[in-house]
Amino acid sequence: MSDGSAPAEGRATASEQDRSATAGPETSGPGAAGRRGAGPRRALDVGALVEQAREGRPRAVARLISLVEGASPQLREVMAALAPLTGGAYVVGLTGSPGVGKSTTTSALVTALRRAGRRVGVLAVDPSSPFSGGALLGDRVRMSEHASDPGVYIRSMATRGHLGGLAWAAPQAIRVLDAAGCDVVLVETVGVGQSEVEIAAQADTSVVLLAPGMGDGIQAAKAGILEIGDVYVVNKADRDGAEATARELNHMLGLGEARAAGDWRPPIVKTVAARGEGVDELLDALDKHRGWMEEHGVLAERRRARAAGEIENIALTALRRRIGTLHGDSRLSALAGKVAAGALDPYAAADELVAGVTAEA
Ligand SMILES: Nc1nc2c(ncn2[C@@H]2O[C@H](COP(=O)(O)OP(=O)(O)O)[C@@H](O)[C@H]2O)c(=O)[nH]1
Ligand SMILES: [Mg+2]
Repeated sequence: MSDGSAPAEGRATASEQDRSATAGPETSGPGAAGRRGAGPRRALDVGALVEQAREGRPRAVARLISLVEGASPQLREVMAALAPLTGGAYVVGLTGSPGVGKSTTTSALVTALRRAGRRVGVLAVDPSSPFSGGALLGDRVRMSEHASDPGVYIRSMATRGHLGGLAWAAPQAIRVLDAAGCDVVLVETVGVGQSEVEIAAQADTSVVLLAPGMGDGIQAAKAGILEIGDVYVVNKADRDGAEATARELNHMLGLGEARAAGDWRPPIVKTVAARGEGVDELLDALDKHRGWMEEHGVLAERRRARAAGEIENIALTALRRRIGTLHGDSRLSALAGKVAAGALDPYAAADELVAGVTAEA
């Protein structure tokens, strides 16, 4: 499985490639742009930047995503300008264990979608890494054939150490790609624990990838992916055991409670992503799922749920930040003194704190 991780010495190359893929001048790490008074960035003309992104200028798109990654204070303004431009993109999440073939599949999907004349955004999210240049190197190598295509935006994003994490940052980066005119946004997320579930909550259609002989394929299924896949892919179908993996998966998917007629039954698509085999079938499965969701009102419902989660995450992050700044604040220490002395219970003190923090918004 060493083929799924990146050699450490590749970092410089990785960021070079990222820059050429997005033509973005930004190299800021997470948090770098989020600090107040971030020098020349204060002079940023958000209106012009959004206009350029809307025209599909890759530098502007890259710059806006960097603002998201850096939790820039200007995001409020950016998101207000982007809002009327969004809603056109179809978001497909791809998740699975490292090495299963997510990037190869994503790249093959990009090729097929481009052939069909669609504009595509690719967001590779690594919730486990604080660097955008580390573990995703392999992805960029696999994506490099699309780097010079103006109809494709490719961006990797790290969310560890990010206040609010994946659930906060990914939807806003998706908004940027949406507003920039992408018809489809493919979000690749390394499957580590909670991230599959988080990314599934942000996609219109969630694809879960497995591969034979990875040992953890069906194991991972037990960790909850059986609930989140709208479409399952057994990649590396050129290898022994693919048939058995598909059979076992099919069996496990069938074990859930009986579905009513008209319910979505997640299909299992076998692919050899490295050779582009099965990719048309995968696209077909994605189209069918989209059609089914539109027909049953599920798409609108999912998007509302996603917006609700987005609002909640922004609100929670803002609250956490404000409460965080209270350390050493006289109000907090006054409340702490009362609680320590038994004059006030901690719940009442917390209520008072929250009320104070929200009142000053
Ligand atoms: N045999 C075989 N190898 C594949 C296939 N798809 C991808 N690979 C290889 O599996 C490795 C990991 O692929 P990658 O797309 O980086 O996986 P990711 O970590 O899930 O993004 C790479 O060496 C790919 O070339 C396939 O269909 N068959
Ligand atoms: Mg990958």
